Amino acid sequence: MEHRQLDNFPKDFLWGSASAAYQVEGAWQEDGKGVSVWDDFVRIPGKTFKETTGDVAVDHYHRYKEDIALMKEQGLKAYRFSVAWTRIFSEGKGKVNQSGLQFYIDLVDELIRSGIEPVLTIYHWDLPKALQEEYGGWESRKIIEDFTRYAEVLFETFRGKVHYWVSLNEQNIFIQHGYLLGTHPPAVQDMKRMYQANHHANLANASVIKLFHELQMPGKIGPSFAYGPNYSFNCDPNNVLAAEDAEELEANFWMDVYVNGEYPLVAWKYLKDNGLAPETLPEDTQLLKSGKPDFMGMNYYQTNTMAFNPLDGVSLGKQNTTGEKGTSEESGRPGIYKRKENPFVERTNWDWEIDPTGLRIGMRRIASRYRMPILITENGLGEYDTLTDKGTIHDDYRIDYLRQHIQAINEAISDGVTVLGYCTWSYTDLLSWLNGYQKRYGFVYVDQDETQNGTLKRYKKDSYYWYQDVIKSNGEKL
Ligand code: BGP
Repeated sequence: MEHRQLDNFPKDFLWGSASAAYQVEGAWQEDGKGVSVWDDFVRIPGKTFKETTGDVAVDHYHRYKEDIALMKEQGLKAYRFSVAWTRIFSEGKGKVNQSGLQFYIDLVDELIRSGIEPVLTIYHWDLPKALQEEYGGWESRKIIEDFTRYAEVLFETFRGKVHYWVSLNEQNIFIQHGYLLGTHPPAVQDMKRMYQANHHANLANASVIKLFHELQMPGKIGPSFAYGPNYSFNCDPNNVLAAEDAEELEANFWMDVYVNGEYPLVAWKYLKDNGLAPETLPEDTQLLKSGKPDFMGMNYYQTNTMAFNPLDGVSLGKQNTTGEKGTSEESGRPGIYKRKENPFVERTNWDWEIDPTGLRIGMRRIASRYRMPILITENGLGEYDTLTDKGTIHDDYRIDYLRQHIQAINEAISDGVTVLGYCTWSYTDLLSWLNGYQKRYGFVYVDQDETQNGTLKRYKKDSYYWYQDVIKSNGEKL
């Protein structure tokens, strides 16, 4: 619908930006940090773009004060970051590593001093290697206890200081990449194992949220879900059904469990019939139901346009991790759906579809299905940027992208959706897990590239100044 007039953004709207430990920190062996599955995985030849690693990343571990000073100057209201589990427990459990914890205490204090609300992600994919080796990480129920203990340390440490918490970042992505596509650690390709690991992640997520509420932590907690709303390719009822199936298997399958503690009907029947359903215990439902989040974290990049895919149709296709436009392959689930190019939208050099209206649609679906506030925990444009001789970066394409998405949020608010804030991905440029350093997202350019010999110097992009005005005007001046 078209509104005659849009609502204002709420006064306390969190204009933010985000990062994740492995992608920014570096210092991978400092101050007692243990090894994570990503520290290991990036050393296997051929796994990442040009063998890039996060060993140094953008050196945020040593430069966090400089980065926070830039945030303060910009007027940023919230900064979402993640804690590396291996800094707190080098082996994933046991004795707390105080010097690792101290880094985050300092970081949070610096943010608070700068008037920036910390948004703390407990888990953004860097699982301690020791737990992967001991019991297979997410494939064992033992992870529930260890993850909960780790979260408890963070709750105790940051009680009253951190008011916004993200439990798991993109469970749907790390589980599917780790156990279906085999492109993230532990690089398994087995659907049955995937659904089992996923079930444990659901339980661990619920357990941590339950604890947060039992401890009466001041603040809010929720998971960040990577939501790509599904469209039907056209009005052929078979394609509409394919899109519904995709929504059921790729979205409701996670969010229904987070909110209602129950797997959605059609998806569960499909898993059962195909021998893919995870083993569950009678007490699981109770735990899942007792870990209801306070908000839904939504990471949004693009929509998926779906068509029917016969049983002998396409399966997993190659993704574009090189930045050569048009190199991604069609992929789908045989017998259910396949993803088509949407002819109505533009694409990035990594073939990601640019669809701001999809953000509004996704927000409305979440709000009306779950009746829950939304925190946009990621949204942004990964593109090549050019640093000029003058030290400037004219990223007008990023400004356009962000402007249109903020506009879509404003429309969603006007439609009746409650939105707590908006964190762009990302604050500084950083390591893209599989796409190296050339795929840039930040407001702040960092001199670091695939050779990993950059000076690591920071430069403000045009988008930095543009967002500064957006924040200052509380979203009026786009
Ligand atoms: C999300 C992750 C982020 C970030 C982002 C951009 O899935 O939570 O960590 O990497 O996607 O993706 P990419 O780096 O593949 O461009």
